[in-house]
Amino acid sequence: MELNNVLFEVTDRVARVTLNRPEKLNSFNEGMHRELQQVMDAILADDTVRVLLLTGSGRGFCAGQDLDDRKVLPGEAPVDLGYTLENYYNPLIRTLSTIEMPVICAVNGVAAGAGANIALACDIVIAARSAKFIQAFCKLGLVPDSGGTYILPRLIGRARATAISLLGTPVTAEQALEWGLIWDVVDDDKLPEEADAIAGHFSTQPTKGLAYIKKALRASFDNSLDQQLDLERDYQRAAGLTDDYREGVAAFLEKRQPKFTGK
Ligand code: LHQ
Repeated sequence: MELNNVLFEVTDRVARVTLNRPEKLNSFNEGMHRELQQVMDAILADDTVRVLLLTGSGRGFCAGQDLDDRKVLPGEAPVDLGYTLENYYNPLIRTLSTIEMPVICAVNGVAAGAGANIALACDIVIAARSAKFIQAFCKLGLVPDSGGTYILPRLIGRARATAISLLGTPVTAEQALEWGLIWDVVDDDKLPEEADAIAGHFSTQPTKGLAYIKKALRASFDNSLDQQLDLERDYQRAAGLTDDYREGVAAFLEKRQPKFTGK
């Protein structure tokens, strides 16, 4: 796989993906989208990978769409931004939202436009203290995309979601934490080690059980209590058949640390 816009490595069951166009604050052009799609396909096909860690290189996490990319430049002919969403952003958000392993996003700097909403599609979002989240779309006459209109009201309520979407006001990392938009804030220089520690933890955990937890929590937004109780019954039944459940109980009874295989 030839990669020029994304860095990718798998070590000790952790897939690390780094958006890598630092001179453009890791904004997305077509090349970066295509490479990220290849990388995500490789991760999905590799059953040794048990956690995904997404971050950005340089001083930004991701400034959303590269506004210089000819695919989105308004010119004489009408530009079809729906095409870009349908073919690039939406598949990425669908993958991040349904992938079974935990996905950590280490937001190392500004996350604007689609960049903010890609981060918020991840399971555990930790941000550098200097990071900011900006729903920049309104400044361009556009609509929050990449799942923004779905996830923002669910995470922070309609009042805050509406205000930051209509005003484009930057949300600081501290504010994002206080609002429940993200999981944690750490000093900038501590972000890589904190993200690695969480990734290392997940790499040894019962991956299938974690997948059921993720699916159940995400489904709860659209389910009644009755539906959710049925879902919990079904997922618990499936989780109870995994090797890791057997190992977890055995380790508890034998007063030792479990050795989970993710199976
Ligand atoms: C960039 C960008 C950028 C190109 C910084 N593009 N160069 C989906 C489908 C189709 C079409 C449209 O959109 C979408 C979804 C979206 O994501 S729409 C939202 C697009 N993103 C934005 O509107 C954010 C634009 N960027 C900014 O507002 C600022 O750059 C932020 C607030 C992110 C950071 O500000 P600063 O820290 O002051 O950095 P800077 O503005 O100086 O940027 C550094 C360089 O990166 C600079 O280049 P230069 O050659 O002057 O050093 C910028 O032009 C470039 N850059 N974002 N999205």
